[in-house]
Amino acid sequence: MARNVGPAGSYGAKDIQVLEGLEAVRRRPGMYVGGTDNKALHHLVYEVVDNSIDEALAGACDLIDVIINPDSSVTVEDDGRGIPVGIHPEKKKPALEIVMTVLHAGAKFGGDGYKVSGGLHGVGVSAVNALSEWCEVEVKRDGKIHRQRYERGVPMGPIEVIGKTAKGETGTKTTYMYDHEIFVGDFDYRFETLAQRFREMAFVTRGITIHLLDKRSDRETTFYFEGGITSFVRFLNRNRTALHPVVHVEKEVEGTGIEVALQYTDAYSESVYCFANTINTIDGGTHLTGLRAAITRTINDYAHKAGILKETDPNFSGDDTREGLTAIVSIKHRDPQFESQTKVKLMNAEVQTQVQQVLGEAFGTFLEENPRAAKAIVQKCLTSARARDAARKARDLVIRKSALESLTLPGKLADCSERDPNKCELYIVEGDSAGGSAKQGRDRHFQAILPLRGKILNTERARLDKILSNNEVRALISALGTSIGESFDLSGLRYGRVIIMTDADVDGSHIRTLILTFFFRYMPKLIEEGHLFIAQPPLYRIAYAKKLLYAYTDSDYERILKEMGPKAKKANISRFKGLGEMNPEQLWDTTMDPKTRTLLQVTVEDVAVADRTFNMLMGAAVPPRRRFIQTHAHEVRNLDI
Ligand code: 0RA
Repeated sequence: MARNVGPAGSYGAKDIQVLEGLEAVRRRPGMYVGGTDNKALHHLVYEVVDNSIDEALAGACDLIDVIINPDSSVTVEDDGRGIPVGIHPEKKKPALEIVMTVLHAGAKFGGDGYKVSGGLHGVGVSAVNALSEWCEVEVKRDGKIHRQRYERGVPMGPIEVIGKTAKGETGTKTTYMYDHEIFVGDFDYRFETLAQRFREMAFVTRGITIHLLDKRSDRETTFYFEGGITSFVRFLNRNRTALHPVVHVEKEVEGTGIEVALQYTDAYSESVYCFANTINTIDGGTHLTGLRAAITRTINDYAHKAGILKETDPNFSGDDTREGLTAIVSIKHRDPQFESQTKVKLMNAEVQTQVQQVLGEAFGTFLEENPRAAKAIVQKCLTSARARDAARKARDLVIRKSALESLTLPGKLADCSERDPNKCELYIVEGDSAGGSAKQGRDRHFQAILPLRGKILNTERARLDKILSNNEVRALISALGTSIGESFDLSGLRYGRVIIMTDADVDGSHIRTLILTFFFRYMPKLIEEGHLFIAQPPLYRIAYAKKLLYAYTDSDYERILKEMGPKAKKANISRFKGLGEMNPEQLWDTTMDPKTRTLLQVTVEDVAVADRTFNMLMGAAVPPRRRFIQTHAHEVRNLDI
């Protein structure tokens, strides 16, 4: 195959090495950016931005501009030192070209330039270059603007000087277009997904401003947080009631930068997020273990010392000390070790002791110096310990009961005849009348119906013991066969698909959110393993001559009317106010027949977003909840929890 290696010309051994490296990336993108799906596409942006974050961590950059261009190419510009453009003495090539074409080259440049590196995979911008149709880099350095263009990773010519910089101005600007030969299909950058990631990066990289502009829609947003992770904690708690001011500590131990911010609220759940070199390590790791150990030990020590726990009292368990806790731990390490490329878990053993020590000391001092806060925190742990005890008893009761109940399934469950769970579906339906239509309309061979009466309990605001005493919840648990919380066991699942079917109105969306909250809090595995779905009932029925059409959204409806033109006037149109208004046959045709229905699979795309959304929707503060339901009630297709 003929290859353009650039006008520089001679095709030396080094060029071959470079080409082999780039070719490896193109052949196995999964190894470098995690695949060729939409998630991997976003990974390309992160990889480029990570390089600018590295400059920020080195104290050399405080502004990063990210632009999604109208043609879906992406520009990332920073005001760092600029990638060096001089000739590398050994490699006899400009450093810029090496950074752009040699895997893992970026961080190893510039001698003492880098203390820590943000790039999780560390493959650097060369992998992005290899996976791009074209890529252009502009470097402002030494008073000049330098520029080089690449196609599929191969330089299209030497570095050119295209202008002068303002005095002392430096920086790097990269624009790339992802390769449509590699990312084949329907791809799109999602503003929210990018914004979410940049918000987190801005929280954990003090002093950085990240500006995101989407030129396709003209949406933009800027992230800068004066208070770093302290602001992050306040942000997470903005709809909760805090028990004390944020506790913050930052310290360097044996070259590891350690920063923790924490605050207790009156919530029942735990929201802890861990970062290693600005990467959100969603699977936790040694920094999380260190944080948890420090908190449990410090609170127990304090409670004993203050005489709140007597010598004979048992210590608080870890769980007792985590109820209502919001915390961020962010570490910066020279050589972070992760469990694997996709599983994001920090493995450096020494970090556990370092975090435990730094936080233990700071949190201990905080409790000593702030007796009112200390009392509120310990009180919270006491309540939580008692509730946990009550919940354990209640759960044992439910488990024992449900062992019996599994022989006698809940009375209102209309079960299916099929016994292979993989073939079975459970429809959770709101209300008895909709339940009636669903029971008549279903294929009873593989579809079971469980009608829930009215609103199930708001599980965000109640503890497990109370939740388990709710009849609707109990019926749900025993129908599913998995048990709940810590004793959840997926192998007991009686239905491969669990489908929530509610009305397409505001009430329906509220009930759906309540059911989703329940699953999210107590059966997250069910969601993670892809068993939870949302049914899509239509909003309108449009009958004309012998034709029958259904519209599932308002825009669907408008499109259909437009397509019908003048005929629309004669059509017989009805709007379904609820599932109950459909006769069993209509319900089957539009919503339950696997051949024609659309199901939305529920995914927990980002635990942090989901947690905040659930807290906002289900927590105590009412105004943000109302706002959300109003804005999103009809955007069923974009359901994003
Ligand atoms: C190598 C060495 C130096 C900076 C960089 C690379 C650098 C890379 C990227 C990638 C995106 N933005 C960047 N900014 C800088 C240090 C150069 C020096 O010491 O002046």
